[in-house]
Amino acid sequence: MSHNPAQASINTLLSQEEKIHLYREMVRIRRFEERSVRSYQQGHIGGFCHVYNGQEAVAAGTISVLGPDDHIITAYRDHAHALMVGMDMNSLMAELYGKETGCSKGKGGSMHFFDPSKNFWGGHGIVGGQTPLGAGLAFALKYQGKKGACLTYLGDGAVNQGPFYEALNLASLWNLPLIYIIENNQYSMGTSQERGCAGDTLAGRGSGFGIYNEVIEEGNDVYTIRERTSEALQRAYEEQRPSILEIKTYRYRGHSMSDPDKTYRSKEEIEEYKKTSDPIDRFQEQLVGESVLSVEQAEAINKEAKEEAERAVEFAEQSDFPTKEAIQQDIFWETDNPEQGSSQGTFFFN
Ligand SMILES: Cc1ncc(C[n+]2csc(CCOP(=O)(O)OP(=O)(O)O)c2C)c(N)n1
Ligand SMILES: [Mg+2]
Repeated sequence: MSHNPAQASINTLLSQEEKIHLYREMVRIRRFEERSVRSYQQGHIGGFCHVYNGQEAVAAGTISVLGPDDHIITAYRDHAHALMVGMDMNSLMAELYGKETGCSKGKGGSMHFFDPSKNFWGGHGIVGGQTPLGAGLAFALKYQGKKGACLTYLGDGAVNQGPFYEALNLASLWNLPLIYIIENNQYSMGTSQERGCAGDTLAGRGSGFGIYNEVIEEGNDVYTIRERTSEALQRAYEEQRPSILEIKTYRYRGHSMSDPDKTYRSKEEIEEYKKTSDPIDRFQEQLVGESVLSVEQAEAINKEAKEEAERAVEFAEQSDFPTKEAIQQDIFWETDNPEQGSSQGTFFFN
């Protein structure tokens, strides 16, 4: 009999409420992104903004299996991860609007959502820059003797950055509890994987370092992702070994809000994916099939999420911009806390 991920214990152990919760989280991500796009188009959001539509199963599947001492770090396409770790939608929308009530006090924007109290270390704009930082987080967990791992997300384009390979070397050499999640949405801005990436699989690049790696073709199936991530977590906890999971997925919108998305892929390709492989539709069908969810309930969940995103916009609009004085705060810890600082000399920001 072929393997059915829905029957994996990590999934059968989910209660009916937990399954509905997982579905709701995916819907909240989609509705938040759609509302963000609208606000961006209306001119309320400045700077870069990269949305996650189409990739929801990845953040939902991987983050929903994490334990209390697991940490995550990602790149600039970070809204979904922030919602999944439980950050408040108001503080995320306010951050997009550049308001002081935002999670990064309005000074980070879309690419720099951040909340260490939720084990979420950002939101990073330099492609691949988060990959050695994730190795550092995993090293810290090991050093402190915690039963935890660091999930470090990167895109298919980021696998070509040099620092990733330095991090892979140390992760294997030092047996770090580190899981690289390659969110392979098949494009690095306007460059397709075949135009930009040599070799066969992206995960396979771990082989030269002796790192376990696999490709997950069913990247729109939240059950599959939960099963494989929990296996990688066991490898991290019990063997202190790193893993690379390459998850095949797809983004519906342009790379960022400024990408007209007309030159490097066809409309038909996008429509085909939406029609046949949408992760939310798929999970909804599964849950309806399991008699866990009714179509009416699913509609109500969508409506509630839309209203929540609308309230977040109202919150953001009513919040203030940071003051001029605040611009130089929260840059270096030592300049904000000079009496506790241990370094000598003058900092740029003082
Ligand atoms: C070091 C560096 N080089 C180039 C850029 C410009 N840039 C931003 S995103 C991006 C593409 C990355 O694609 P991928 O890793 O596949 O992530 P995705 O956007 O698909 O999530 C590039 C080249 C950057 N931010 N940092
Ligand atoms: Mg990509």
